[in-house]
Amino acid sequence: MKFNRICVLGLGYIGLPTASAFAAHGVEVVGVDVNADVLATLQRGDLHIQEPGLRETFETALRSGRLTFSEKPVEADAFIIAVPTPFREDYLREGAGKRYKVADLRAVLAAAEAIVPVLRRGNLVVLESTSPPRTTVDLVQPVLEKSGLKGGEDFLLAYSPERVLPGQIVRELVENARVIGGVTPAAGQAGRDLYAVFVKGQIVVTDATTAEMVKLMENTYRDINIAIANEFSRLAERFGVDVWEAISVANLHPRVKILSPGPGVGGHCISVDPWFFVEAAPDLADLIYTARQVNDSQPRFALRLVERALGSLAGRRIAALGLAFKPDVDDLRESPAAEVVHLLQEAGARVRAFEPFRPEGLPGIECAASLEEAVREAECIVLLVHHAQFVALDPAELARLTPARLAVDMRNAWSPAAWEAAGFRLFRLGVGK
Ligand code: SAJ
Repeated sequence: MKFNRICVLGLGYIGLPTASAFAAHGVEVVGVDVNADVLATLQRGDLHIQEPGLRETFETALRSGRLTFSEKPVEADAFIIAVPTPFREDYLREGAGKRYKVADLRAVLAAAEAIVPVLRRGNLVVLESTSPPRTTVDLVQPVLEKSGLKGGEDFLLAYSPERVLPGQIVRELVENARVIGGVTPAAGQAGRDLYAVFVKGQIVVTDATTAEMVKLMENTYRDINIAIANEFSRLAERFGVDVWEAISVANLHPRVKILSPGPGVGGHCISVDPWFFVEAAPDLADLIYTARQVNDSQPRFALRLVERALGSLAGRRIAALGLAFKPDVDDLRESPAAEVVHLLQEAGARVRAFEPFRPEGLPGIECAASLEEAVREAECIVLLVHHAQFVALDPAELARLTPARLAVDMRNAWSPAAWEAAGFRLFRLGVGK
């Protein structure tokens, strides 16, 4: 199938790089977003998100004249839905002895509704947003059929998850293997033709529900593996062991690859997607549910380490380094670092945070414009995110900028010897010695 014009709905971390990649590879793309500010920013040639390499691809796309923006979808050969699917913040559901979060699919359904008036015979619609199993078939198809066209007969429908790593989106979008799940085999084939425009990785065609499940399995697998690392950090502390040393030795085993503990698991993927399995089958997803609980409670474990360093938290002045959900990205969604700061504040500490990738930080958190400003009056410096620039800090230089002589490392980023030589007492997550 040949695609002259496509519409990409949702111009966030996935939709915008995807739209840019298609346009840069010769397809006419109309980027659609419900947020007028985002559209205005992009129309000016500016970006509303930071992602390495995105500016280049975006500018190539704009220069080609093939990337334009609109508030609403227009007639096209294919439609890609890349809108967020967070979980509902307003309630938890209960069932099978569990209290669990449920997916917020309102943006997906609104995007499908927006396509209805412009959907034509022979069009392809692809859902990319991470969704609970069967969403494409049971929820999206009926909405699109409001057009009077029949899925599988008049139009083609597929699910193709994005699997790119924030921080490496532009490269991984092209290089990673891509799964296309067709509601019908013809939809799978059409999806393959569409993504072959720029994807260099292998393109695997399957059915829609398998593709949905593949996406959730990948992130759930990672979540559970981080949960065991986090649980090991608690056990190591109890037994007077350095978990980082223990993990590095265990990982010498040829079939063991333990991930890294930390202050918790964040982002809009790994900390969200496993809930979609729990929601879809609360009676079966026991291990998945437990891992979520371990990871969601890890910020509290991190808080106790700061408490150990300072004795008490009330009124204490703390510099928090990093608010992003992981190193070297500007994304603060579901960030465990922000959660730790909130917990410190609740315990009465006076926290000043510094997030170099998003200096304005988050509402409710006092943010410094520079490292110097963050540490100037601190009693304790807490490393929450191992941004490269924080890992590279010279403790001797830092000692000149701050009265603090206590430091807490949640990420095994700082060398105890160097920090102690510079006069700091260093507390490390998962170290019981
Ligand atoms: N984390 C740890 N310890 C580790 C690794 C990660 O605590 O050893 C934490 C991070 O600090 C972060 C969270 O886990 O808070 C998630 O970070 P991540 O780098 O593992 O993953 P994401 O959310 O940036 O991207 C994941 C990727 N999925 C997998 O690796 C299976 C990516 O390929 C997906 O495309 C993305 O989710 C997504 O959009 O679903």
